Amino acid sequence: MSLIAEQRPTASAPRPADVAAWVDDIARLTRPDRVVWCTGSTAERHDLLQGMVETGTLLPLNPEHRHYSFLARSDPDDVARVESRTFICSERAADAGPTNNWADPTGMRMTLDGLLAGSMAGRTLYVVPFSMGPVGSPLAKLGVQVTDSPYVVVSTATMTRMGTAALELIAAGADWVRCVHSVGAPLAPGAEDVPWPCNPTKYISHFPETREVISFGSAYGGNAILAKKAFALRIASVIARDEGWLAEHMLLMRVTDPAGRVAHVAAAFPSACGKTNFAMLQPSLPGWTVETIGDDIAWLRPDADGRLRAINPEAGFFGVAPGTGPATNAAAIDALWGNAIFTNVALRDDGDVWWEGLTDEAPAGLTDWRGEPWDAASGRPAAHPNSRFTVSAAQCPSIADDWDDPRGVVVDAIVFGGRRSSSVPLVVEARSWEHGVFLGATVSSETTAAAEGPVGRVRRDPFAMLPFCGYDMADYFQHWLDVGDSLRRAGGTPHVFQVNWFRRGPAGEYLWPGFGDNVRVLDWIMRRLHGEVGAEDGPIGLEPRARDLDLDGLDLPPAALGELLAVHRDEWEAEAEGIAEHFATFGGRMPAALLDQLTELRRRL
Ligand code: OXD
Ligand code: MN
Repeated sequence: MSLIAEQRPTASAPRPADVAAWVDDIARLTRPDRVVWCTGSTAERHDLLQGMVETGTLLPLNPEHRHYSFLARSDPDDVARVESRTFICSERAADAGPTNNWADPTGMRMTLDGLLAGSMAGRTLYVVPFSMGPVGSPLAKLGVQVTDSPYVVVSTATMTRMGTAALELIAAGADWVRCVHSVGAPLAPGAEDVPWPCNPTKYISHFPETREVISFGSAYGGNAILAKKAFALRIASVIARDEGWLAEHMLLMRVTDPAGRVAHVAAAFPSACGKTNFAMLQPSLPGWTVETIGDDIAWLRPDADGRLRAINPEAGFFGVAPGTGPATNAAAIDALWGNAIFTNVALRDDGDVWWEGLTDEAPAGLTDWRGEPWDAASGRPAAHPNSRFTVSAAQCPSIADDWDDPRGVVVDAIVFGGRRSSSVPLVVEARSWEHGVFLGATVSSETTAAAEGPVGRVRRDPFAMLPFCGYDMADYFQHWLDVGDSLRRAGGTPHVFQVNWFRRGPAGEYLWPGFGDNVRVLDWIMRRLHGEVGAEDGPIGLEPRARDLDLDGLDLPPAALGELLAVHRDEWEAEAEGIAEHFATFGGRMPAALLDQLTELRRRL
């Protein structure tokens, strides 16, 4: 039924001895009823999906509206990544740094062994081999996840290159990352299952020295699809430090201007800043194109010629549904025509899905994400604010034809963004790589209703990696400085920029239209890359001159433009104070070059 071509048959799948021994150990501990080695075939996916329809985990959507697509409703207490239950279990506490929850690895293993003992009883243990990045790419890495959740298997099959090809590389001797996952809900013989098994006790534990992840209790998103945040960011950031590259929470895009000039941009934004929308931007300026290469994670590595090359290690999108609509992200909407899994969105009475922002008006007759009839008067959202779609990247109309080129693309510009209603101007360029690292290290964003905690508070989220860096962030800043040194020795570093689409005017209104008009900022960036426009060397960086921005066709009052670009000294004195406090949390491990950047900022103010 799926449109994806059938892959190789099961019979030829290898069973690398080290993987088999590890699987045996876990099976002895967790005691599943059966062990299944996944091949990544279409038939296998189909069987898993049908099985989940039978157990009530998935609800088939009306194929007239969504071809071969499904809705999952999670347990209401298992709806998001749980940072408070995420641990970095490095040998030494100091190596996890002040921003991570550290736990002693030996103690954590004992705790997890206790929880995992018998935890898969009555269930199937799936062995899920995968490649992060095109199979065999010099920038790719391999992993194997064992899991007792078929939902996690099919999600991993969309989000990675899952299947036998990864096992073949492991059998040939390639390194691999070990990922263990259990929902922690053993089934007694004859007991009835629930649609979304999970456990109130949750651990997402990372062992950076041994390149391992062990996750217990959740089946949701980054807690359970371990290839994504756990491997591709937390463990990969440690591998990258050791091997001289960067594993980043960045989208990756190709921008082409009307003259046919091409630039590749990697951009980091904290959660809830419209990163997927930016990755799939539909330019409002004529003659421009933006092609998507990745929407969440990029791995960047200096190549033999000293250029920074990047791949998207993922193969799919696990995007936040609310706020995604035809006006804000038409490409994502088009990608969702079929073969998609939706989690915790609302259900229409015609068997299609809905979420806030898909259309201006909610249709009548909605069932909310908990499966209850939805009443607009309740004031509660119909879709959970962290509801998701899972769909293959290849289905996205804005995806670059060569998005999975194993060589990756050469990065020309690195962009750091955040959601700030004041202080931070529309765009500035860094004066140097060190200044760029300073911009990355000081990324800040206002919290939104989509996350835990108070709304509108400024949170420092360095490089948008705060929840995702697998080691001490001060060491991570130093690593960025070191990578810059090696790039500089070989030829040059990418230009670095800081952007803010979210500045507000006196009445609280957004000053910048955003979305497709963000191409106007990309236009300035492109002209800076080519040395075509000058910039003012201001206190916080190289600032655009208003006359160099292409604002053609935009109804932007001069006062709004002035405020969008303004750097108010009083606000920035307070910012510098906040940055000093933020840096102080890293103590003596903070690189001197970044403290010097702060001194320089204060001097210029
Ligand atoms: C995500 C996140 O889910 O950054 O991508 O939180
Ligand atoms: Mn993300």
